[in-house]
Amino acid sequence: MSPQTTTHYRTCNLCEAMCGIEVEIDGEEVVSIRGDEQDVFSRGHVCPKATALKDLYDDPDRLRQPVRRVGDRWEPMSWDDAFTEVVDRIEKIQDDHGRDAVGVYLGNPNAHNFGTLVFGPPFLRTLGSKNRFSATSCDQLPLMMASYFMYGHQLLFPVPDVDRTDFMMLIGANPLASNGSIMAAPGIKKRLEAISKRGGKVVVIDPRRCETARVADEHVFIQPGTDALFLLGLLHEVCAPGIDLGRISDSVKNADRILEIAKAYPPEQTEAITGVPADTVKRLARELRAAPKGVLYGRVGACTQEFGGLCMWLINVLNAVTGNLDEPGGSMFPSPAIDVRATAGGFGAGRGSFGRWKSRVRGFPEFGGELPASVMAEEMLTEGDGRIHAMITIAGNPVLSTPNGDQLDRGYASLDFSVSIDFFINETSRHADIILPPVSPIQRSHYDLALYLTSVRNVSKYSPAPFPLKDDELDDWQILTELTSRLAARRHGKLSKQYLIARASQKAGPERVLDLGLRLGAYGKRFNPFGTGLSLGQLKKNPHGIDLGPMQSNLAEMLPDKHGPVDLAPDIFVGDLDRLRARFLAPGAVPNDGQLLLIGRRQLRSNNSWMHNSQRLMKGKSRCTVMINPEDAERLGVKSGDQVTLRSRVGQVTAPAEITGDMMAGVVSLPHGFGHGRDGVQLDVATSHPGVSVNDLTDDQLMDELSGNAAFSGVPVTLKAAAQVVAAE
Ligand SMILES: Nc1nc2c(c(=O)[nH]1)N[C@H]1C(S)=C(S)[C@@H](COP(=O)(O)OP(=O)(O)OC[C@H]3O[C@@H](n4cnc5c(=O)[nH]c(N)nc54)[C@H](O)[C@@H]3O)O[C@H]1N2
Ligand SMILES: Nc1nc2c(c(=O)[nH]1)N[C@H]1C(S)=C(S)[C@@H](COP(=O)(O)OP(=O)(O)OC[C@H]3O[C@@H](n4cnc5c(=O)[nH]c(N)nc54)[C@H](O)[C@@H]3O)O[C@H]1N2
Ligand code: SF4
Ligand SMILES: [Mo]
Repeated sequence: MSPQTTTHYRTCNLCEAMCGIEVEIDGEEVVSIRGDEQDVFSRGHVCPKATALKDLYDDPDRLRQPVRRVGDRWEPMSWDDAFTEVVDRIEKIQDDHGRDAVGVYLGNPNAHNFGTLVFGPPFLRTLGSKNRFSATSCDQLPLMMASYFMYGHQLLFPVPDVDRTDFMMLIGANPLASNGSIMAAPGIKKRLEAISKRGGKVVVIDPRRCETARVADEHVFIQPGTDALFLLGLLHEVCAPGIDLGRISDSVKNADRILEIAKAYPPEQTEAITGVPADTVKRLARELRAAPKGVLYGRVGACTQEFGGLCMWLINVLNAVTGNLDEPGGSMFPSPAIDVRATAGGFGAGRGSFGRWKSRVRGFPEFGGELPASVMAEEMLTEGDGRIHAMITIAGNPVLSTPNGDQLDRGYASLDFSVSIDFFINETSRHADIILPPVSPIQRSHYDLALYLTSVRNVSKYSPAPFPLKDDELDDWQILTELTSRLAARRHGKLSKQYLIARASQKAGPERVLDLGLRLGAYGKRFNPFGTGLSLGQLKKNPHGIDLGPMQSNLAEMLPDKHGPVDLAPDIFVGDLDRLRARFLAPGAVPNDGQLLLIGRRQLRSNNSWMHNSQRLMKGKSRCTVMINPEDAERLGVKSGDQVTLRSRVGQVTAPAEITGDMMAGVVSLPHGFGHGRDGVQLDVATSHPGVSVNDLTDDQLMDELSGNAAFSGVPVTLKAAAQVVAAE
């Protein structure tokens, strides 16, 4: 260690686990990154991606200054010129074609970036476009919809109390690869193993025997996209002997309606469709009822399917009717130090909304001010008034991450103007006219404003920037506030309230907002001025974080006043049961006409589409393989390693086959986030391990019609050995 080396305690921003890291820095060089043993939440746990934060910082392909596209080339430009041009073009397009002609897409890393979370919303308000999209509608939208209609706030996320439960059923979640989602729980493997060790049980429902299934006590295969039927069967069995809502009975309504619904779905009726034997459903229901504390937890696999909304509703209902809602060891609501749902500190993140406006082409309703990402391409490509002419893409790569990526690729190519706030020239930003690159995440201060809403323990931790930024280096929040103030000046003049607030935000920065939020929050200095009451100063004195204890029963305080009790049976979900019946149970319904069904998968060494430029993570053989069950492989004449071509309604891709008994028969799996072979991508490592994009197969027309979420699970595909395809063509 050189004498100049300093140690910085931070939080890894890559996934939702929020692992504490210890970063050695020499001047501006990142020397090493390892797990922080003293972090109050993660206690030293990290995954291989933590060290890749150094690769991201060092990456020669990472943009250090704004660039402008000139034909096939990129030219560096000054920040001032870049801002001027971006604001000119946005203004002109909005003047000519209306506010909605400029669309916005917000990607996943925004959720890990408190500067963007604080200053993104004022930018969006100033822009004033109804064509707002984000990764939400490819992810947790059904869960937010269930929270909105049942609990009255889209961000009131029920979280499984994994550390105190005796029975946990994971439905469409693979936290051993993903490290958990809407359940921030670093070191999840140990936490799950601890359930079994204390005599409890972990059950995984998944069409693939995933990494989590291997450490679970039981794994149950399920036909992709049929979880709503499985959950209704479970509800039938759980409710049959009668239910006791216990302590929360005054805080919920419509339990009678649930009992009526449950009667209609005996598991015998659905076993042939779900592939889960009725006896298994009955036994699982008995085990769940018998467990002193139990919880169902559903994530990406259960959300991103045709009935994702129903799945998320039913999981919430099952947790409530088994007496596990708001109970330790059940499904609980964290109480974060800064509660963005409350108005204290000036956040007041909206309760949510539904159907205030609709998308132009297919008429999909907005949720929480956003339209589904699945309609983005058609809004660019369909001529007529109201077409999207320009895009602002902030920390997202929708060409790889949203359904029918190839169509969206054409959509982006057709735009009059596009700007990406991103540090890479990747599959989406290669279409930009201008790219505005923020600094690397390790260079900025960090506070997990959003993820503490989903944390299995209440924790608060702040990490300052490790060294000052240079004059020509900007963080995301600075880019956003500069755009906001320039747009506000043009629109409303320099004496306007909008402009003055934007300028004040630029001067104050997000730390001021954070300090105020902490002081006014539930653990704040306001309540405890002399002791350990939270403030930014207090967090600075505790660089490994402050543990605020386990989740507490708090349902009554959490429900927004206007909403009243928890609605167990909102009309919107009950009504959607007709669509489910028509799809699977009506006479003549064809649940699946014998085609293979495609699902996705996440991998520990990958992070959606954007950590593939780290040599350390990419080394070894290609992981972008088509997993296929041995019976299917034999029937189709495919051997391990053969190149196989998958074809769906929207496209085809070719990748090597990986034959494994971990796949359910009739189901194939391809990971998402690959497909770096498109022209113009400037990622040296990623393009040498390009893989193919699963979202060139997933279908923009295949959605959860209720929520508008993309249905990535259960896409019908055909599979042929690539050699046969070539011979036939
Ligand atoms: N088939 C299939 N598709 C899926 C999924 C799936 O399971 N299957 N999962 C879906 C889910 S859950 C999600 S969340 C989405 C993710 O979808 P997206 O958010 O669209 O994609 P990411 O791959 O996360 O891309 C993040 C982009 O942000 C950039 N970036 C990283 N950090 C920062 C930063 O700090 N600031 C800025 N300005 N830019 C940054 C990266 O370079 C990259 O271009 O994908 C979805 N797509
Ligand atoms: N290493 C790594 N970690 C990540 C990410 C990453 O890309 N890489 N992405 C982050 C993001 S943005 C998110 S949202 C989280 C997501 O975290 P998780 O929700 O844990 O997501 P996955 O790992 O995709 O797990 C989904 C599981 O659902 C299964 N599945 C697919 N279809 C169905 C179905 O129809 N029914 C059922 N029951 N199961 C099904 C899949 O086989 C898979 O095992 O992970 C985060 N963490
Ligand atoms: S699990 Fe890995 S990627 Fe996620 S926060 Fe921890 S170190 Fe970072
Ligand atoms: Mo996600």
